[in-house]
Amino acid sequence: MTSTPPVDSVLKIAIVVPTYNEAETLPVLISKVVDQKIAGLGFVIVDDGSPDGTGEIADRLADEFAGVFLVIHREGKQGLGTAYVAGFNAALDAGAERIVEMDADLSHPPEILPGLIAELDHADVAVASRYTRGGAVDPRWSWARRQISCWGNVGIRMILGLKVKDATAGFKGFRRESLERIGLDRLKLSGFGFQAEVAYRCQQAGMSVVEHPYVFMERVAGKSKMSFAIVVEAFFQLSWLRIRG
Ligand SMILES: Nc1nc2c(ncn2[C@@H]2O[C@H](COP(=O)(O)OP(=O)(O)O)[C@@H](O)[C@H]2O)c(=O)[nH]1
Ligand SMILES: [Mg+2]
Repeated sequence: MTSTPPVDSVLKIAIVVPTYNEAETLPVLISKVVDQKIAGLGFVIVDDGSPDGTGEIADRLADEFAGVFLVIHREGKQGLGTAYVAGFNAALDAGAERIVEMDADLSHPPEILPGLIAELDHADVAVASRYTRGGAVDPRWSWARRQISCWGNVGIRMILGLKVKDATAGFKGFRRESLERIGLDRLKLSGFGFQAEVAYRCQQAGMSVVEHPYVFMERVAGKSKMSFAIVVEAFFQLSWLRIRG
């Protein structure tokens, strides 16, 4: 006789988090996400051999968590894009119906997860957005930092002809069918441009995209892996993506 498994051992909603040196914030993020009490929720952490031991912390959190908690350990830092693709594939293989990507550094508030996930009842993709009505960036950001973020976003939207207002958003929810339609294997960009490439492929495939406002907060611990060189590289790569189609 087969018994029905408890709800949380069936993965419905996977939270995919790439990590590189996020030992301080990952446990806080997991506990805040769990506090949202979302049925059928599980995690996929993709760690690139973080020297600060984030991978081992993720393993410990997996042992403590009652539901599905997968930890992918990769050797050495291989970039955000390939980490997401590995995490998305694992979430799909585990049977998740909804997949949400978010950063480990607490820039993305877990409190909006229920609202963001609910958007997927009527849209293919739900983008947590800084640049839609009600969204904002950290009020502590300097004027110059705001300008760089805002105009960088405008520039990327123009290069790719994107309708979505937050083109580089790294906090997004997808129906599983949406990720299947994108064709994860053909995504090329591994760094900063990855999010815009995903947005471009979703638009090209004619998916319905809604933006859900949130306030982006500066990371509270650890270091950003972003650099000027990565941003410049992304502009060239995205221009090439647009030309090539
Ligand atoms: N696995 C993996 N995670 C990464 C890599 N680069 C960045 N991350 C993670 O991706 C998320 C976003 O990176 P972050 O440095 O905060 O970028 P920023 O918010 O644009 O400054 C964080 O959770 C990082 O730990 C990488 O090469 N591999
Ligand atoms: Mg960050």
